[in-house]
Amino acid sequence: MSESSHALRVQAQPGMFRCDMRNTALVLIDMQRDFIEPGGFGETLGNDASQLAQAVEPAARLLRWARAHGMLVVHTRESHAPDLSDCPPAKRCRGEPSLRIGDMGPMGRVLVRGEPGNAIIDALQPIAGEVEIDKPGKGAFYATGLHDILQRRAVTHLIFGGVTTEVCVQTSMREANDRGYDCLLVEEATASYFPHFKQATLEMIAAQGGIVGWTCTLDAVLRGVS
Ligand code: TIU
Repeated sequence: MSESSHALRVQAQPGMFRCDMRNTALVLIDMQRDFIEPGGFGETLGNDASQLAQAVEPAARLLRWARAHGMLVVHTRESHAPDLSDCPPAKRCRGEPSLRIGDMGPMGRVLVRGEPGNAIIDALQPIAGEVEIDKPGKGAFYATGLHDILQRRAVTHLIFGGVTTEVCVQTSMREANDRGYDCLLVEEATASYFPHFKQATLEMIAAQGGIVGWTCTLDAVLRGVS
């Protein structure tokens, strides 16, 4: 393949996002049953889980596109060890959820690794060769080996989708930005329980000349290969 066949140019905010797909990874944040299906962690916090369904098909299209271009794909799950040794009391005891992390719910123990609710949804199942990261925090880089994995593969650019926009997606993008990655968030492939938080997040990422990164539509990515 010629050099240019790996080049991706995406019409984005605040300007053109350029990368080489050989050094770019798609990162899908926490597309797990705990957040997207009824009875999971998201709902225990008082949220309407159905708000996140709109991101599933766009994320699946983005995933098919990344695979078709041979791009590295990373899937994350927010999860805790069964003994909750990686779940600080400040996280478990916060608020008045209907079930706390580690309690038994309709999809097994809430937000615990290996439980049915912790699985990535069927539409976005990882395949062989893709990276799966279990993360105890909101950010994908906190207490995980993600940075080392990306460094070993010479990844410099990250394309993000997943849920929720202003919590785990934005936290992960900020962590990635501080580690030197150029980050692009695909609008339709991310969702929040609060649509106005999603909108505000998209704006704050691209503001100030791309203070956190870039944002774009799904079509802009799919059209971007030169
Ligand atoms: N509550 C909420 O909006 N999100 C999370 O707790 N985790 C993720 O965003 N994955």
